[in-house]
Amino acid sequence: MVRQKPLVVVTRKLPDVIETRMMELFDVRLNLNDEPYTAAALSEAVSGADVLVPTVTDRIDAKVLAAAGERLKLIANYGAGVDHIDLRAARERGITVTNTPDVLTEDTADMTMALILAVPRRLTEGERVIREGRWPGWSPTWMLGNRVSGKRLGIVGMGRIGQAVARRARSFNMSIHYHNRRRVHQEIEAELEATYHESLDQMLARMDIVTVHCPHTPATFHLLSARRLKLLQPHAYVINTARGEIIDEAALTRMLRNREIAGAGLDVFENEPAINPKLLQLDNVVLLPHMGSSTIEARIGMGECVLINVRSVMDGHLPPNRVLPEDLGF
Ligand code: 8YV
Repeated sequence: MVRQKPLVVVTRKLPDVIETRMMELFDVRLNLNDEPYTAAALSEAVSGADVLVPTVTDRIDAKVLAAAGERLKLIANYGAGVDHIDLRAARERGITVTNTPDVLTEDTADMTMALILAVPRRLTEGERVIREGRWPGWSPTWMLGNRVSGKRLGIVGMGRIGQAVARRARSFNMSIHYHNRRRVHQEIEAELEATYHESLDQMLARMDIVTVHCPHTPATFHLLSARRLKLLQPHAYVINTARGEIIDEAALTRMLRNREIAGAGLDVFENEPAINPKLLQLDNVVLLPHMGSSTIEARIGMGECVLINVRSVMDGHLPPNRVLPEDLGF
């Protein structure tokens, strides 16, 4: 039998409107109960697929790609980060990889700003006091946090999300510092009144709050290593809405416990969904379950991106959000 429509394998439950449209356009294999696939179940699910739509909860390695077989020509990731995909294996097999940038930028920046406010102002600590009936009443010297206005914010990774965070932080009267592989355009620096630090080490040593916005790649694994974390001042806060692997989480936890830094706001973790139990015991951290892009608007936008990327490839065009093959030079 000749297959009319491409077989698209989707590994997790997506918003209804996206799944409905996918069913109109493609031959779709959905994950109806939304349980993350085990490695074996994933290999079974992808067999014979033309297109795979994974999420951050899937490990797309060479074995999975081999199990998919020769037909697989596109991995249309549902998400911006592609660190769960073995890009080298995909490149070797000539597979195109796309992602979903832009549509989640503002929401992730909002969540980052929420953590930048929540940690120094002890938001969740205060909330816990109320819920647990432990509020002794107002006092001039109780539950004091730190002001964010006038403080130095160090942004590690000045891409779309880093810049969106900088814009928000400016309006909270913070001064913007950043480290990036490349200096951003002068006009952007001027708009954000941002100071570029070629040396990450030097930037870390001077910041009041550090927030991470680079992708997780082999080059950024433990970029904030134990050695670099030691450069932070004792009053500094660390925020991470990017990927847990960028920070040495064990070293960060030790420093938080010993009060060598003031606090942390973490939306991502090294071994998600497992959380280091020592982190759970600390009151100077705000912990969120990877919620940066969790708005209905972002999740539908991400689905739209996937649809457009798949359609583009199926129609023989370059997809708008191509990660692989890298820039083809036109
Ligand atoms: C997504 C994210 O929800 O887009 C990303 O890289 O980290 C999240 O906001 C997740 O990746 C979906 O696969």
